[in-house]
Amino acid sequence: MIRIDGKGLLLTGLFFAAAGASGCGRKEELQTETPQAQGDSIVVGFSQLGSESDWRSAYTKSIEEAFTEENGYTLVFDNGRQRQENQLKAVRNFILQEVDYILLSPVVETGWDSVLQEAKDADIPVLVADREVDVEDESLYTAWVGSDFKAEGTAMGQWLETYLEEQGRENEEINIVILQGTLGSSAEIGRTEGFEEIASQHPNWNILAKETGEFTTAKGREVMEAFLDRYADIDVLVSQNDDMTFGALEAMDEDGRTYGTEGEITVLSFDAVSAAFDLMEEGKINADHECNPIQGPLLSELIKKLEAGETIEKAYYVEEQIFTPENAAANRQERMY
Ligand code: GZL
Ligand code: ZN
Repeated sequence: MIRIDGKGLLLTGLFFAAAGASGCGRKEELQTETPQAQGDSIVVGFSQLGSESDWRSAYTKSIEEAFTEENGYTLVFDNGRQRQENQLKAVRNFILQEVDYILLSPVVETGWDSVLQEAKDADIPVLVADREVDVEDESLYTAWVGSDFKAEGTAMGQWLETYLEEQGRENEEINIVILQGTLGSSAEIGRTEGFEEIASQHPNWNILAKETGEFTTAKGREVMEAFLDRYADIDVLVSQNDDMTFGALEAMDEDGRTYGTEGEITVLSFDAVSAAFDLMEEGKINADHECNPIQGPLLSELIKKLEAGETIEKAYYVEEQIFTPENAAANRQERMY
């Protein structure tokens, strides 16, 4: 497992100076050399978009546990810290190092065409993981593994329909606020589109506001505070990941607003990380759509297939479900995050 610090320098054994990635002004001599892969290990460059959420940390852990030396890999990891330009630099470094495969978890969907063309010109297959890329030429990447984000959004809209019917509130005015994830990310695009498609079928559902909380607790809290100041009557919060939900709950506590199974504000969330299971068991989150970050094993299996000259599908969706206070306890024990 090879880690790169913020300046693009390897922290273990092998040395190469990443072109211009130092960020400290010194123009580093570009003396890259392909990491001396142990034996004939497969060198995989992984450009992770950041470390913004519990979910993201679980995702990174899943990759690190799948791409080990014992499994025949040399993993070169780069944390893009939520900025596309850092990811573009990382991918170009991987090309310079002539890695065998590039794994990309893109912070947003657009802006990847040229760097993926460079990887293709260098004959380095790219696997896109978690979020999606929106490129003209689909041949610029070999396969994508992730969640069907639109299906997640739709499923939560349908869950709310059923929930309101069960309460005899299907004709009541329902005021909704939405905490969106990183704007332009597949998770934000799909969850927004899917939920709004269902909402548009209910004239009595009013989406009062939707703003990005950037998938973080701090920003989620800040935006929820603004929503609470602006709207006296909020019936539903749709928060596009648990980290923002944690911040929103703090804001509601501070504002004295009740929420959850016994409160005035129904809380819908996404990711279903471990801390969210605790909150569901306390009845503070009404429903949480799982987003499955355990994608390392499948990605490793796909690379092994490619190594063996097998063809693989273009897209692989991971299995996901909705958890609620009713089923949270029963479902959580075997979960890894
Ligand atoms: C979804 C993933 C999202 C998570 C957030 O697959 O891209 O990014 O829902 C994370 O927690 O920040
Ligand atoms: Zn109301």
